Amino acid sequence: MSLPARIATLVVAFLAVAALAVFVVLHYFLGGPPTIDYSAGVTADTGATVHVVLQEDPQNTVSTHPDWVSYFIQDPSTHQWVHTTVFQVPAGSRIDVTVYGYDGCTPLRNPYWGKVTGTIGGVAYVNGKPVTQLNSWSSCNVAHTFSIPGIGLNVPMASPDLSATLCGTSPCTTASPHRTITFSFNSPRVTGSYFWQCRIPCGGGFIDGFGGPMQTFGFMTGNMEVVS
Ligand SMILES: [Cu+2]
Repeated sequence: MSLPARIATLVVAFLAVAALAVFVVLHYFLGGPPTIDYSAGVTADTGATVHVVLQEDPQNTVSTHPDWVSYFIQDPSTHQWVHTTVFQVPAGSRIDVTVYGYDGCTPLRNPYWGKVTGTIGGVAYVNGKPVTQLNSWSSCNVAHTFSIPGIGLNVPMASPDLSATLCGTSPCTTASPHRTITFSFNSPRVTGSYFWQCRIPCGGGFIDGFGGPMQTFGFMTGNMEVVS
């Protein structure tokens, strides 16, 4: 092999390794699910209302873990469902939340997580009916929870009837059996990242159900970014 050919081979090999390193850093260390912005055009600390729309599914057929249960967030400008659990809201605002609950039930390990806490009026609505607690042990009726421990928020997500044929392709549409859960809370005045998660060990196939989707951003855990 001639000297120029050797040099060329070496340069190409070096660039390939460098590109791989950049990809690994970007994809595995810096990459994460996108942030859905509900704060654009809203002045913080004015009590303005923003409307956050989520859904939770028995699966997600859009990722490399299609059998993992997952939340999705609706982009307020495009109304497209995005496979992420990170959203941004203005500080000091009223957050109206709608969650379309498509997943089937899993009993809560601790009935405490069936209580509605931290919402305006201490209440949530299932298909418009006010509830302060869902008892997942008397009837299997809770799929997941939406819980932000930093502000004491916990809302159990009601599930479709046990006999229902659940949605099989994500993101689900309202043609599939679901419960619609609505509630409101006040976003904190202190800006920052507020971690949220589901409290049901819904990571099927993982020890105690707490692995997999339960510990992975984009599935059953995420951040509420509060900005001003
Ligand atoms: Cu869950």
